[in-house]
Amino acid sequence: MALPWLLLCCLLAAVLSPGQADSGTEEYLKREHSLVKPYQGVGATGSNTHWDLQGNTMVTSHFIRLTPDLQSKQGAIWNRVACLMQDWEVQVHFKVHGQGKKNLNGDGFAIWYTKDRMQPGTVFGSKDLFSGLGIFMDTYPNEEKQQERIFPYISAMVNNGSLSYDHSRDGRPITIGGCTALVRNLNHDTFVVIRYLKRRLTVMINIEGKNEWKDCIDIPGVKLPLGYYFGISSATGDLTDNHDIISVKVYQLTVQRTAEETELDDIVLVPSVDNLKFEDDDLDYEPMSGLTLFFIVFFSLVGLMVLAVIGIIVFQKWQEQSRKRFY
Ligand SMILES: *[C@@H]1O[C@H](CO)[C@@H](O)[C@H](O)[C@H]1NC(C)=O
Ligand SMILES: [Ca+2]
Repeated sequence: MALPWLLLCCLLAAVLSPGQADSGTEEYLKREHSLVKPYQGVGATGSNTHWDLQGNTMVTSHFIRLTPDLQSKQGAIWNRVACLMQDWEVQVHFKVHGQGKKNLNGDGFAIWYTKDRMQPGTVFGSKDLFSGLGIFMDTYPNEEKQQERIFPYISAMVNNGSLSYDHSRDGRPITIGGCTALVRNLNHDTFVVIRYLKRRLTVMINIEGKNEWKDCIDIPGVKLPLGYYFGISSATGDLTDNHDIISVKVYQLTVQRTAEETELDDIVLVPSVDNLKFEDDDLDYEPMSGLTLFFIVFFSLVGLMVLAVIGIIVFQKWQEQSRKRFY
């Protein structure tokens, strides 16, 4: 009796935990990249903590506040230890809350895996023209025409240092994937997980208080160099919010690679995405292929012909009947 229950529990645990979504993947919490309560020594000078604070960031015993609910604030936390893992996962427990009415709050926060650290700037409080990966939890729609995207919106960007993040367009022209995530002023815990496994970037969210992970972003062929840094930054402008980080848990993922996969894993020096496709491309214009157009015209013509034939038959029947009636 006990065994089936045990199996069921294991199964459930495997399904519920994002860490074990792929069979054969193991994960280990890496303390040197993680940040958990009570944030021992963080922010204290001379302590041997693994994290640095920057800007207006404030540490309490229950959360780290990147920005308070006040105008023109900026803050960040940066891991001191360069990441030398090939496959990893970052789980961030966060809370975005404030007095502002819906869509009168901002600006959100960014989770980074970048070459540079501790450099304040214009992209959610951090450096523009960055090299690496940025995951943006954008809580305010700056671009006026927003038909497709409902905010707060999570988006991803991979940069080799040459692309600039256009704040007035919410980074849209260079976003490689994203989803809506209504994360603000919630009473339950909210989490985002970024997984980088065999060069596949996936982002999942758990924001409904149901202990359930929902897919948000999934992009294969993402090439990120080793030795970059994890960080989280945030900024407020005219619009404000409290941007709190409760924990950052980084896991090393261990997964079997086939000989072929190992061969493909050449050393990456510059961040890039294979077959790069910006999100904007498929939103703004979807050029109809010649074949699609041909089929649409063809079946429209066939349809019209069928209708015409039916029409003629019905008309003839009607004529016959009226003739019968008259004679
Ligand atoms: C950086 O990315 C841009 C845009 O995708 C590309 O044109 C450029 O060649 C890249 N530079 C390097 C050094 O890879
Ligand atoms: Ca924005």
